[in-house]
Amino acid sequence: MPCVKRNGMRELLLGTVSGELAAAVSLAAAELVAIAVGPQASPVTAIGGTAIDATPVEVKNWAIRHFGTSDKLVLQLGIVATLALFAAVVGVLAAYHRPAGVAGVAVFGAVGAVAAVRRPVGLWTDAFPSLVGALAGAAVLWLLAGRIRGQGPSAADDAGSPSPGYRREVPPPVGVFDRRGFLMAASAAAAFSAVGGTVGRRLNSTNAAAVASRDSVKLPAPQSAAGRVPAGADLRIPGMQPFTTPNASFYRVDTALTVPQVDAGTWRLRIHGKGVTEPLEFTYQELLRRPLIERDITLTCVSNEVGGRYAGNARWIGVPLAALLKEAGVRPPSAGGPADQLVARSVDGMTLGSPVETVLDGRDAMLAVGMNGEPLPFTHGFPVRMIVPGLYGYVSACKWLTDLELTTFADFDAYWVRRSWSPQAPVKTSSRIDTPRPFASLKAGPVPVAGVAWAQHRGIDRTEVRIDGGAWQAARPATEDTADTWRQWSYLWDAKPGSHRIEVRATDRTGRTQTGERQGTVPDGSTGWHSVVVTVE
Ligand SMILES: Nc1nc2c(c(=O)[nH]1)N[C@H]1C(S)=C(S)[C@@H](COP(=O)(O)O)O[C@H]1N2
Ligand SMILES: [Mo]
Repeated sequence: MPCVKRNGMRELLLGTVSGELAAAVSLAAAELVAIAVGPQASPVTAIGGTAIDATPVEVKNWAIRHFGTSDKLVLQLGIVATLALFAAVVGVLAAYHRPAGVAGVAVFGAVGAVAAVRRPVGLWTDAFPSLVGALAGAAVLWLLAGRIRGQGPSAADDAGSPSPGYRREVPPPVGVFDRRGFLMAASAAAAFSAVGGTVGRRLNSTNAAAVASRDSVKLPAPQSAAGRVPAGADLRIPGMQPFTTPNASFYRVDTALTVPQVDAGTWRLRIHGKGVTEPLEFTYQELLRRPLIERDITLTCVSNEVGGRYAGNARWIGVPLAALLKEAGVRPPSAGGPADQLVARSVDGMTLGSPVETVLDGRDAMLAVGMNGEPLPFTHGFPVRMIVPGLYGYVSACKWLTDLELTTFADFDAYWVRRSWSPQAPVKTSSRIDTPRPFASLKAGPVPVAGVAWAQHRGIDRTEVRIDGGAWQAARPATEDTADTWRQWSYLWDAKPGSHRIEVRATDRTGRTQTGERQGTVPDGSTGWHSVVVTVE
């Protein structure tokens, strides 16, 4: 005679297990359906994307500051933890009252479906993965919960059983734990979610056609090549970052939970909007056949704190953007053009707005296809992204670009502008100390102090260093590559024992020196001098 303890432990424990298994089966089934519908429709991706877009700017900044580029991993873990908690509650609920549990699963399915459909590029079909997932999860929960307190034989249960060969010889009476039935159903659910989840995640994170299209790209030689980087541009002082940032260590900032993998073979770029007399559409190959330019350009993020690392310098190959816009009939506002904002749209619905005047003022604004000698990496916007020297990334550097629309700042607020960032944001003159590191312990004597400064498109004129608030001393500038790139500097400091504060400031070619006034990154970029405190023995 099975021992029936009525203290609820069994319901709590097995209910939790049932809830987690139902959630796992839900997610796995949803991933499998998303293979057909599209990776953006996976509930984890859709709910994660919605969470990112809904996150208040202060929290976003905090996350970027504390988790850096792993902010998305942290978010995903957070979503999974929340789901696990929810699943446990629903599971225990189901152990007592199956319809209530099923209703809980339906809520999960509805949240996923609504999130997917309401994404910027969401279609109604994007609801399918969450709905099918919820159905599968509900079935599993029904089955498992039924075994916890033995619902007696029921045709419905057996019809839904994952192991059709299984026959109970003597069905356990109502109220008694059907251990054998529970174990079989639980194992089947665990196996399905492990296999289905792995296969689904794998297939949803790599788009084979996109990978093949990138592998087959041969970048043509640029018509206007960049000169060799001057040898003196890279000081190669230990502790400094190299002048050209390798793709693998180039910073990444975007809202994409799963990196869009775009098939260059089917990709199109549209140029349209106010003042466009000739709407244009290009394939990737058509862009590659145009005259290409190659330029060194330093890209920086508006979310970069004073002394931060959200800056990188690469050698880009791309199509001059001004020429394309002129072919479309676009005139700058100063020449009577009706549009003052160029809105770039990515395949994932992101929007970034740049001033038309700036894009057409003669600088090397481009639609980049190459980065440091290879086609753009997927993480940096393959097949095509925009780069405008002198503008922060969030107002210019659209990755996975697919649409350029001419409009006005009055008529349209781009993604970040709706989140309290400034509509227009030229890069602020900045400088950074890379060595010595904060709180380093140093030996007295000559100590190399070095770092980098940037003021894209204006160029860095000079950089100065001061110790313990003393007089500003000229640092030795590295050879300038171009006005669009950062510029390294060094200063040989005769360090005396004690605790010291080293500060740096730069002056750009317009003669403006960085202000010492500290300002946070919102709304248009941080200001203030970077300082490092060290101890000398
Ligand atoms: N599609 C898309 N493009 C985007 C973003 C994004 O979130 N989505 N982020 C922008 C921001 S804020 C910056 S700083 C740059 C960063 O480019 P990187 O990741 O190649 O360094 O991309 C810009 N382009
Ligand atoms: Mo950014």
